[in-house]
Amino acid sequence: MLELYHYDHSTAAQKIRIALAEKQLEWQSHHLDTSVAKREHFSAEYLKMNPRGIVPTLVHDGTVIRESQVILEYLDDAFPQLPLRPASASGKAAMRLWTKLIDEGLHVNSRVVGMCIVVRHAKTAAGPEVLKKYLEEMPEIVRKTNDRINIDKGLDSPLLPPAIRYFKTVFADMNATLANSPWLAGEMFSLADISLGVYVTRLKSFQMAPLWGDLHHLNAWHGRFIARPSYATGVTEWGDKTTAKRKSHGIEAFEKVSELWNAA
Ligand SMILES: N[C@@H](CCC(=O)N[C@@H](CS)C(=O)NCC(=O)O)C(=O)O
Repeated sequence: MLELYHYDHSTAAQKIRIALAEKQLEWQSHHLDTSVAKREHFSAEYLKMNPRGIVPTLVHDGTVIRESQVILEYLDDAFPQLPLRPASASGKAAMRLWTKLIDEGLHVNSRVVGMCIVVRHAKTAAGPEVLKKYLEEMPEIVRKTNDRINIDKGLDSPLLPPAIRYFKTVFADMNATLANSPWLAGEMFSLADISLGVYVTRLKSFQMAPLWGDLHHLNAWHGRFIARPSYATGVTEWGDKTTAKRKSHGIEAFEKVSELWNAA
């Protein structure tokens, strides 16, 4: 049996739900309330499975697998049907040049952008005492330090300009690759597309898409990605509770964000 500990709008969890849908696997959902007030992902029981206090965590017949990029590869190894990695060694290498970006900084930079533009408003709305508890209980030191800075400084955070620069570079690289192939690792839809695609959606939800309106290959690829049935199953059907806030805060932030993008 496959069980997934996750929450609806987590990008890391979206990747796993898309892969499960692509591979047509049945799974049992354990949906956690990760709000500042409830913080179910910091419970002693969950921390035994995932000491970093983050989602997702996959449990396969009692075996615990964590870290979304590791889970994606695990699923493709454990369930080889409907593969999500190219068969050739060179194809796999091409795919991994993209997927390695996620843990090298892409996910952290996405959190920086989200926190500075939108999420800090929800975190502070919970009140100073609850927020203090949430940050004290957060097991990861770097995440805690970054969150404190980004919640406090918002659009003036020193972490925001490098994060925006990062996405400008990665999106340009993706666009160049996608000029020559329909998917990031070539002819086949792969873990690379799942891994990168959800972050493009996330930044679009912050109203940032006009910044890369000229990257036509990237935009066409993202259109193909969200048209797949697995995107509906893994992302859309789980809802997106924060869309209205993302939109309004994204619009408020656009001038500053586009200044940073254009200066990059
Ligand atoms: N490297 C981890 C990152 C996971 C991660 O950052 N998860 C976020 C959701 S996307 C989380 O658990 N957030 C909880 C919180 O912010 O308190 C992975 O890929 O699994």
